[in-house]
Amino acid sequence: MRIGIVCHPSIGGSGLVATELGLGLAKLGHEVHFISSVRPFKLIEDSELLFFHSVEAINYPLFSDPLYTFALTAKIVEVVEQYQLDIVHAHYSIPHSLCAYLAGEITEHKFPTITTIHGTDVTIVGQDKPLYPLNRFSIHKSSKVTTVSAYQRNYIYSHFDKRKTIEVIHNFIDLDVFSPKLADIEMRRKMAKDDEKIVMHASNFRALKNSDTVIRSFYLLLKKVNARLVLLGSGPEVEPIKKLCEKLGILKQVTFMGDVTHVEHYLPNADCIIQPSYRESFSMVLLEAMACSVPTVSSNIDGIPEVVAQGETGFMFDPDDALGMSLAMEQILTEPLTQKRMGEAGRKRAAKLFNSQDKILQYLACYRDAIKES
Ligand code: GMT
Repeated sequence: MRIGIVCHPSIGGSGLVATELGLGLAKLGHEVHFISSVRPFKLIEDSELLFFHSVEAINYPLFSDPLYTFALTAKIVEVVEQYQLDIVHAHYSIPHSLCAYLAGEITEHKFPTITTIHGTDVTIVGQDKPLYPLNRFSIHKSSKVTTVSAYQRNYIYSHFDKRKTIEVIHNFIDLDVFSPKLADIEMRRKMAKDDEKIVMHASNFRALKNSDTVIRSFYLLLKKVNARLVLLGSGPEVEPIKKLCEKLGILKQVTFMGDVTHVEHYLPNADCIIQPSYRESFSMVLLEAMACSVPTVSSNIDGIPEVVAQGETGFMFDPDDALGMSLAMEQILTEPLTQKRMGEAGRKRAAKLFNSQDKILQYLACYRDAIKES
């Protein structure tokens, strides 16, 4: 099959899932064409079946902005015609889904479109008043729509389109890449002292990631356990939480790593991970931690209960329950058997429910149905 994948390239779950899917499809012998503003950050493998097409901004003095959506639509038309694509898969509906639809209307080479909704493309960005009707239209016009959790599917049904059949294809993980085997003492020593337990948090530090609760629960934990908080990622909340750490007098116990491209080298060294998000259609970080046999402490919202098994692979709380989260972390960090049992259960669950082989085949079946029906 010749497949076009349109995605956001930056560090973040939807681009990551799109890239891993494309790499997996190419390994199965399919030709995959990524279309994005810059090369997706995980698209480092080389294969004659993998192509990257960058969308060149339209910079004409008459226009006050680079018209990205037109540029993307034009690029989809170009690639679809030049490579005779069988299907185009848009990851994150805004603006990809509408651009794919428009490209399909413009070109004579007809192709079905798949839209995968990842989260904020319908819950936050897509709810924005001017964008809402565009988003609803392109979701409705897609040949097939998939999303990453049952929670998210119900959300789309109740807020966007009751008539559309939406398939849930949970996000997935490569268990060879994310593995406890990659734990490495030298790497651990770069982050913490030998007698410190490591609590990790990874995010894009936006308000919905609730970094405030990360700091407050870690502050409570420090009264009981000698620990270090390692923060992976960057975003607008980093400066405010630095100030909060200063105010609480715990800045020395917190390591800010900034953006890292290979999370899989860091996660296996953590003793537990904390993710208290207010919104999360799925949470790739929790799945990555589980695959690395790291117990999770998280909020209990949206799609998270589909990922985490309460009490087995992690503990879930209301997003602002800093005390509950600190007690759960204390239990994990002071009871080695609990930490081991939960870690192992997490990896087992990741292998059973979220392994990449099964999910890639599920996407392929979805493509085949769309082609058959078109
Ligand atoms: O919208 C975001 O927060 C970013 C988005 C992304 O592109 O990384 O994350 C969403 O998609 C991920 C991959 O499917 C999910 O794991 C995240 O839970 C989801 N984020 C939200 O729902 C807030």
